[in-house]
Amino acid sequence: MKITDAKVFVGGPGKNYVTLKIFTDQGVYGLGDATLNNRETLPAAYLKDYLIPCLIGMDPRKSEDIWQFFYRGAYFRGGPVAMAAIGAIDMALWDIKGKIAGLPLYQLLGGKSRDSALLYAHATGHDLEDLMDSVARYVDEGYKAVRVQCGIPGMPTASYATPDGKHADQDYITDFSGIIPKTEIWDTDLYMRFMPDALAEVRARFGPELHILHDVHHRLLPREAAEFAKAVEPVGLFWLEDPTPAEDQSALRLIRQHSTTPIAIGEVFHSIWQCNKLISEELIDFIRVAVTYAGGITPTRRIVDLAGMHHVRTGFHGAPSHSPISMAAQAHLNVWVPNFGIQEYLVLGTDACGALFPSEHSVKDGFSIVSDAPGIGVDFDEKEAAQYSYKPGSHPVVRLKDGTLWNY
Ligand code: CS2
Ligand code: MG
Repeated sequence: MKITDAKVFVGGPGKNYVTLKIFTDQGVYGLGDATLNNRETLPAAYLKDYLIPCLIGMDPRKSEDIWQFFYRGAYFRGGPVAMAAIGAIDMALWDIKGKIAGLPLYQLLGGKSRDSALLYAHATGHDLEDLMDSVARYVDEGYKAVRVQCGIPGMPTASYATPDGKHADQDYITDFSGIIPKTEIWDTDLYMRFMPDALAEVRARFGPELHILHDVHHRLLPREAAEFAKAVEPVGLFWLEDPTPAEDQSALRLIRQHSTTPIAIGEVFHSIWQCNKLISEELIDFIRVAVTYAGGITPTRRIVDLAGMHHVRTGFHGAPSHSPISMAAQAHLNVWVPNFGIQEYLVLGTDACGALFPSEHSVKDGFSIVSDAPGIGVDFDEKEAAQYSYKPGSHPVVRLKDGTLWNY
């Protein structure tokens, strides 16, 4: 069996999805997602210029060797661009493997450990009342877990995940007015005074059973993060995400020494080596990698097995920038992985993507139900795709009140 061709498409409804389609000499094709939010043309170029020319003629069944060839075979290894590109190839090869075997991906991984996988939705509000409405909407839809973000009174611009007048189901992450980023102003003191009480009010309003998550989005220093994690202990969070940037990973010890609030990190990681210390020293409770940036199903499986040895559960990244292909790959992993925690959910099964990425994957009462179609179980309609093209977009940048550049 041989790979005969591979094509890359960039675009989608309100998104710049990077979709890879690998063709074989036996008529079977595989699909992968290489979307790297706001840097989408780069994995597309990495695929077209460097990987696809080597891929033609390879045996698609040798997914392990192909992964090693592209990862280990590059002198300058890794990085989010290369790993998203390799990740798309890896997904497409597992998709082909499943189609040849006539089995859904979860069966190739080891079969179902659970019938369906717990999801969390994103609730946001520009003030507390607005936030309560947003949480209530998801609770009414049957969600058992909700990530809670709220605008901070007195903060000069809308803070992370709380755009003016917008709710979480709209795309607040990418500003498609151009490449030059807008600026948001961050004030740690205001956040520290407001957010623990806001989370406590959500707990009081919705009772003990709702799983409440919160994303700090790398905005705190380690000492502040420890204080925050301690302050929110009475809320009983499901997790506190990215309390501080995970570049200086020893800093996470300070949070552990002061609090038992569960910590989730890893959405920007693109290697098992970035996960290794946090997992093996048991400094986190949830690993947040995405199957795209982590380099596909092959390395993600290794990361989750390492995590399983250290009581760390999964909580794969699922921001709207992931296409239904990688979300579906994660849906398969989620029903298999023994140390599953939760899945972030904003895309899978929504109408906007349904025509471009037809699939039978579904969501019911806040759980994802994986389809039994062979492979990843998502198709790609090239005719639909013809109407979309790349649109330049950007994340905001964050500055402190005095102008100092801060962490987005
Ligand atoms: C966020 C992301 O989903 C999350 O937890 O932190 O939405 C993040 O802002 C985006 O992925 C950035 O591209
Ligand atoms: Mg996050």
